[in-house]
Amino acid sequence: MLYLISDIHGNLLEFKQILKKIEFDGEKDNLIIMGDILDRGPDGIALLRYVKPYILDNSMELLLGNHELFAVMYLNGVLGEKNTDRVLDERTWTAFGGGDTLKSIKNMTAFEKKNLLSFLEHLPIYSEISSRYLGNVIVTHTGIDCNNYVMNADGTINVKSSIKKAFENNIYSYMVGMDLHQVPKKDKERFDQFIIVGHVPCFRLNKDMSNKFYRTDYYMDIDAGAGHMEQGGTLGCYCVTTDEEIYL
Ligand SMILES: [Mn+2]
Repeated sequence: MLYLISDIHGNLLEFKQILKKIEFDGEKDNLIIMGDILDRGPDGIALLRYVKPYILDNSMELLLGNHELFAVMYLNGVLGEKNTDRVLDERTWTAFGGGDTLKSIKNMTAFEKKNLLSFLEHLPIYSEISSRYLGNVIVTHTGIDCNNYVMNADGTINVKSSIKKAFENNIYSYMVGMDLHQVPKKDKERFDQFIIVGHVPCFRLNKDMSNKFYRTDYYMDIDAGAGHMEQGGTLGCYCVTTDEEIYL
């Protein structure tokens, strides 16, 4: 089975619970964690440590989310926004929910910090999967940036190249943006691949404000709101193999 989970946001206990619920078996199953494993909840760094062995044996893959980018920027001492060189200071990151991650990092040795930075810096920004329900799918944290489309010769939008271009042009604004949800229908119709994202809690997208995955004809969002438990969010898991939605 291939599963996707996004925006775990420091909730290690809930993550373990959902792995148990899906009976995740590292020998047979694969899981793509679609970014934002850090911040908001208490156990971001502990979560990274927990998933690392699975990543090393290729049963799990971790994609870059904006909160991992914040950690990279903090460890580098710079904000990645081009032409500004603003510093991501501790106060700003704490306001973004990074307080517990910051505390954990402060307890690390210089060697551990260096290792963490090199691990986070090398996280991929998307993964390509194939689904019998959705076709050839791009899985990524935030989606697409309207100002960085790359067109194919037939007039369709090359999703993969557009993501790469946005990332190269302005990593920060791409990673924190939420353009995908504002893309006009006429553009969405021209995506050359279905996209699965997290980043925006589904309760902010669903008309009934439920945590149910937000599905459209062109993309779907599977952030069930684990970073916002106090607002009723939960952790969700999408099974690519069966098209099932599993919630805690
Ligand atoms: Mn995010």
